[in-house]
Amino acid sequence: MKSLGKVFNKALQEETLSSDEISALLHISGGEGQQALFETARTLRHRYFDNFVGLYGFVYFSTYCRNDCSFCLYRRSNATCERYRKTTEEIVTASKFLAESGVNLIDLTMGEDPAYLNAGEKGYEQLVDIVRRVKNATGLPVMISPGVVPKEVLKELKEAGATWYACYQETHNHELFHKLRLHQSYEERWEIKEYARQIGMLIEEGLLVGVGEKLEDAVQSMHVMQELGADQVRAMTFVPQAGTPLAARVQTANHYELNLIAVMRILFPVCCIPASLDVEGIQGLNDRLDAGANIVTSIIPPLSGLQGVSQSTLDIAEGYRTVEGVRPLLSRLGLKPADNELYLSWLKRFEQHREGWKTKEAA
Ligand code: SAM
Ligand code: MD0
Ligand code: SF4
Repeated sequence: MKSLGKVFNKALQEETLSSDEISALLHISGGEGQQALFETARTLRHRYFDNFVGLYGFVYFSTYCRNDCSFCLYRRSNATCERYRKTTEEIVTASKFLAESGVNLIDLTMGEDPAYLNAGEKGYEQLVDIVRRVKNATGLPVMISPGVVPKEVLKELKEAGATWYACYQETHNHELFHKLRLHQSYEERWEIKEYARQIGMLIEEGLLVGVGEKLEDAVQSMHVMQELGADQVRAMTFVPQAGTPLAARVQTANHYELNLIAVMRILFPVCCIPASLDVEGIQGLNDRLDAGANIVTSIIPPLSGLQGVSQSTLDIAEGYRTVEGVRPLLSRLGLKPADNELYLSWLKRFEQHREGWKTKEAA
């Protein structure tokens, strides 16, 4: 605990931490050490975000997918899951509902649905149209999570109004990547994120937790994510899904995800870090915010037929995954929902940071 104290002080001074120090923080399990870790993370969150938390609406508009990720309910070969593909009208209606309820951003997510991705230009046009219409109808920043798309399509999606591109590597251990994202290219998934950054999109990178990764893998991921320069970083505990190869795998206790959230806050203090409702629902929100997250994600309109990813139905029909559903907990924690203007000022700050990096790189 004594030497950990030094690490916490370095963290508060925003000094660079070594791999050993990152590893020591990730190793903390329970007790005083963990409380001190979370407190350090909250202090840093407060420095950049005050008592405000962003809220992201989630519209998973198609659950058809051409891929076969071993961890995912919606993998191509899972015949046991019921799929849907919402119409553009339905997508716009759900997005408007979310905007009116007070979210700061709409996350438009799909499986790698062949109807959009393999249908040639027509499919892509439809995707671009969805982004344009959601942007126009809500006026909010749009995040897209369509999986891997060709570069020229990503550019069009940006021009249609997408601010963010979310695409998670899950792990930066290549061997593990290929066990998780079967038959997919590590490089292709990585390069499209770098490209998104180059063309001025904000990007989100993410880790899957409890899928056989080692602690050293997580340490390496922290360095790799620093190099990528992601604006939003996340960790989500793997939730076993019926009808998939990992269905029988035991779900890891949440403490490791919480450590990762806190460590990410320490290493990426200005970045957005989600507390996802998609892992343990409303019940898991307290711990994730306590660990230093500053965004509640996976807010879903109830009774819309829309689903989550890793918790496809948990807390949705009950209306807990809504702005009203999370408000009481936020106020118990002394936190407040950000208004849209404040959220936009955070995005501006990312741009300024990038300008700073560019000047440094050029010097
Ligand atoms: N199909 C696109 C893709 O894979 O990039 C967009 C969907 S994206 C929202 C799906 C993400 O949810 C994955 O990258 C993974 O991090 C997370 N996820 C999926 N299944 C999960 C599970 N069973 N448990 C935890 N997280 C999961
Ligand atoms: C979430 N269910 O935020 C969403 C999803 C996709 N960009 C995000 C994993 O938890
Ligand atoms: Fe498809 Fe995304 Fe699920 Fe992989 S994680 S099977 S790409 S929906």
